[in-house]
Amino acid sequence: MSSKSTYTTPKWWKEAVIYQIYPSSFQDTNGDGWGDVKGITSRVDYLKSLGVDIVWTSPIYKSPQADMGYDIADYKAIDPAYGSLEDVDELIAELKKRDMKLMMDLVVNHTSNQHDWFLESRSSKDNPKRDWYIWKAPKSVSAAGVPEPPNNWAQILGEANSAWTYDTGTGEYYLSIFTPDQPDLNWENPEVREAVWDVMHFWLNRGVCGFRMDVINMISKVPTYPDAEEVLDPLTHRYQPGTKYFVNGPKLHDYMHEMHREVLSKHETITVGEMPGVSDEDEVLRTVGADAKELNMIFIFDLVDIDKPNVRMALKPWDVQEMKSIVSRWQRVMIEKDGWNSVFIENHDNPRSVSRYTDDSDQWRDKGAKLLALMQTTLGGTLFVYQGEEIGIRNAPTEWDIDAEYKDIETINYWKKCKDIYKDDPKQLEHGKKIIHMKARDHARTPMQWDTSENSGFCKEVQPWMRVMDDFSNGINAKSQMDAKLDDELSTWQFWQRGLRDRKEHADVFVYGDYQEISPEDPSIFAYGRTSASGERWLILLNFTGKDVSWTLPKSLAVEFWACSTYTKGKPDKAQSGTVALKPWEGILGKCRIE
Ligand code: TEU
Ligand code: CA
Repeated sequence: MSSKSTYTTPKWWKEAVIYQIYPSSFQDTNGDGWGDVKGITSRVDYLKSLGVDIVWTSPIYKSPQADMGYDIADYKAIDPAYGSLEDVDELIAELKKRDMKLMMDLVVNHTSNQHDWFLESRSSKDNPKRDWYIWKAPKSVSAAGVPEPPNNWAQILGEANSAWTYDTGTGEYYLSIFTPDQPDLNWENPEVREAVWDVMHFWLNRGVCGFRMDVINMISKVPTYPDAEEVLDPLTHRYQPGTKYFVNGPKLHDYMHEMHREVLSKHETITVGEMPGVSDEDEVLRTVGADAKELNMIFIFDLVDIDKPNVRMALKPWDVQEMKSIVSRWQRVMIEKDGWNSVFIENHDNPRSVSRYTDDSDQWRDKGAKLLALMQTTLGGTLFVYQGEEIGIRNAPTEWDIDAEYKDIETINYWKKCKDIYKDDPKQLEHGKKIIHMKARDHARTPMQWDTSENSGFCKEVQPWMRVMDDFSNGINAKSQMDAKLDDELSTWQFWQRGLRDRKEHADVFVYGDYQEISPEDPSIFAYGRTSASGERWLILLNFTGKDVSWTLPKSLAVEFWACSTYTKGKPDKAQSGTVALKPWEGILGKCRIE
């Protein structure tokens, strides 16, 4: 750490534990089977008791819900399905009473195609808002009058389709990188930027503490809009990922500096930018470096994209060593280059971590969930917990019928493409199914499992908008896990609660401490040390396999005591020098003796 480093300087937004809510699936209070703002308010005590400081909710603004609210039709209104502005004021007030805060999701790379701005923009070529979006003439028009999109970029949430949508009214295409319902805003236009600053001021003045910024690194596009290279088989994929031309584009940092100057510097905020597809250290530091004047932190996707080849709905093999090296790399980068990072392993766009990184069978699920809890609560950065992660919710079962139970637009588009392209190829179709079973965003979006009552307490006397997992009656619900009185171990929920408490008590070690990976070449055990500025040192050993494994403590490390294990309630009885034995998926935390 350089002497000028501010990494260890305490800040509320570094120590805060943030809980992400997927609002449609959190808690319904008015009997329509859809979660609402009053539902969130009714659960703030629950969140407080877990150890949460800040609630971030995925979008609750007025929206046609083409992409579950990531298509906003009015940035200053709440969707009636979620409630009203008054409900949000009440939520902020209830959080405040408990010393907690609300963070909003800011989705300003694109709007809904139902936003007034877009309705105006598409109404005519000379409308004053025409230039608020990205309009281009067709590349060509065939003899039969069929237009060709301006380039070959593919839609992200339906990669078989073009990222451009043709508007018959004005004979031009608009850019819609995610879906045709989500036209991209033209950030080159200063009026657009001003409109965004205005929205931000509106919410900050209302009392929210900051923003999670949706795909904020996609707001600047390469202005020549070149064709993308062919990385997908052109026989099955007419359109190709154009990410290179809109991820961390040429003017991103100009826009972020302007945002900082015009908005963020005027308020005390917490900001996290969602930045998929960027992994270059210096580029990341331009946003999250201590002097960057951009954002507090971003979401780096290397870990959740560990199984991603070139599009998300695909599979790539990976192993524990790779996982360790990704985690360790970013832990070190932030310390050495004086930046700040987020710690997360789940969100509403990814499958459940217990299914993905451990073993979600009835025998091991709870151990796997605790292992991931121990890892995350002992890593440096600001910690994000995703709804249901604290009770180890797993992926939807493979028996679920895809057409009937999966609701996400990305899954629907992907499954349609599979059926179109592979209708005569059962093997390929099975592979498509497997990808959905492993990676669909739907896995993170099933209703929260609260208790053993009807629909697990998510809603009463009505069908929930999305099917509740059947295993809620089998111990995977908040109430059973909070009340659990197991003889020799904690429930997943209790283990998370303890981990969050420990993290706060020892913030100098776990939030701000130095990080050293030990034995990176070990294929099974993830071992690392965390050391506070005053020299207090802790050792974390995580067995990322379903087997018994022993690990030899380096001579330089003497363990004073083992403080916790994912297998025990109290201090585990383990060797303090020599060889330590770890059970399948076991994680342990020990305090080191300072030699
Ligand atoms: O996701 C952005 C995104 O590109 C990916 O990180 C994500 O994995 C996506 O699912 C692509 O496969 C954000 C939101 O989190 C997501 O819910 C929205 O659909 C998207 O932006 C568009 O607003
Ligand atoms: Ca409701």
